[in-house]
Amino acid sequence: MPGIKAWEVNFDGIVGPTHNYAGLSFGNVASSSHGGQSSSPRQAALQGLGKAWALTQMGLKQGIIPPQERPHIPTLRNLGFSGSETEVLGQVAKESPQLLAATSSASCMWVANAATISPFADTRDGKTHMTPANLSSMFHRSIEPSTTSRVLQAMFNQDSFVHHAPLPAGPSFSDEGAANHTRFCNKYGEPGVALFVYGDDLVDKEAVPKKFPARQTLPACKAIARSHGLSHEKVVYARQNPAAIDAGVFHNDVIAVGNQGLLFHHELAFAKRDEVYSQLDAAMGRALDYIEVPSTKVSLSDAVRSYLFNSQLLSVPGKSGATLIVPGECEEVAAVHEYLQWLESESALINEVCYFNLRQSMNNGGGPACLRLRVVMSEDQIANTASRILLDEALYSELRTWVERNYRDSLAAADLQDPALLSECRTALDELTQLLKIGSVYDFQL
Ligand code: SUG
Repeated sequence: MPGIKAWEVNFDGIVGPTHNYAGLSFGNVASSSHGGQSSSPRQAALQGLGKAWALTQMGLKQGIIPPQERPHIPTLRNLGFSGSETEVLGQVAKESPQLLAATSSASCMWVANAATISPFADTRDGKTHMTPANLSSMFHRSIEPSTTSRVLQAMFNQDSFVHHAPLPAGPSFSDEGAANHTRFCNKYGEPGVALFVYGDDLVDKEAVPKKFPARQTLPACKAIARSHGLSHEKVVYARQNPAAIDAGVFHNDVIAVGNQGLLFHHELAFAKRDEVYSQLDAAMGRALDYIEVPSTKVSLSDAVRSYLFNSQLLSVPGKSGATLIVPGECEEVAAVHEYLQWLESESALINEVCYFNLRQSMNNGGGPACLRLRVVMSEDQIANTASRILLDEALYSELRTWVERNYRDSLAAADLQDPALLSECRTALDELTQLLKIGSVYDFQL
């Protein structure tokens, strides 16, 4: 089937004004080890925007996704805190600082977990399907999907998009979105193959990780493939290696990244690597290109420390090989840096590696790939995007000014109960929805 002209648009999550380190994600080594440190929301947001803008300047199409309202007062009220908002904040700070931290997390910045997207070329009805992730395995993230749904519907409000409800919450359908989903294709607008990676099939209890939770289930993957109308023969399900999850690989995008006809991954990423390769090749109708990094070159712990595989693998216009966008930490871990230098000079598949300082997000376990949600869009979908969500120089500069005006330079746990922070966050988000022309999407606006 001939494809139509389309691009991969990377939508980056803007880091919210309450970005902080609370050690909330068990199984995410960076989150656990930085819990309690103070953060810089301003630097975090500027680092993220800087990456998005750099990609725009490389000739790629880039969008942004606004952050959510935090602390989330509706959740706190739902949990029994009452009175004025100042009283609610005071009570929760006294009774349960951990709950205040959870409802204040800026975790929605990691939009690779916002949703799973199947582009029009792959679906039965020829529309682009989106399912917001329920994120039900971590409380602080489980409060994201309702606003995520509203935001995605406001951003992608054309008839050619179908918005599904998140899967039912709870362990059976635990879903963490695009972080565990990779699409392969020849050209973006042509039919592709979806690889869904899970940590638990709910059947084989011997094959699950022993130490850390598996955050994606096979039934969740299957439900999404079904409701998006993907054809059976174009879908591959792969079990994540439980030992990798136990080493801190809480999402597949911490150990593997794919784009078009290439999969770049660590040798310990999948439980059954050979089956993954043969099923992907069969679904594609040709052999894909694989770059498998052996443990002898990069150990699992160095991969987790550097976030080598949480990179963006991009097809930059005018370049023959792919470009890899990696976090600055990859320069600091000697074995990883050496490997990347070798890759850049010797591999025909990846011929450029760009390092970005995303330290603020990285300290919570979020690298370049976590910060972006890929949406393949046709020329028509791009042209008919009503809101101002696609990045250009004017928007980039307005967003920087907006961050500089509204964000604190430093934030510690004790600041989360400050009612002024809540009102600063709302002022900032209200301005942002106007700047982006996306209408009212937040609870405080509704
Ligand atoms: O869900 N960290 C996020 C990081 C998500 C990374 N996303 C991808 N790999 N796609 C998480 O574990 C830490 C928050 C804290 O501890 O303050 C956090 O939620």
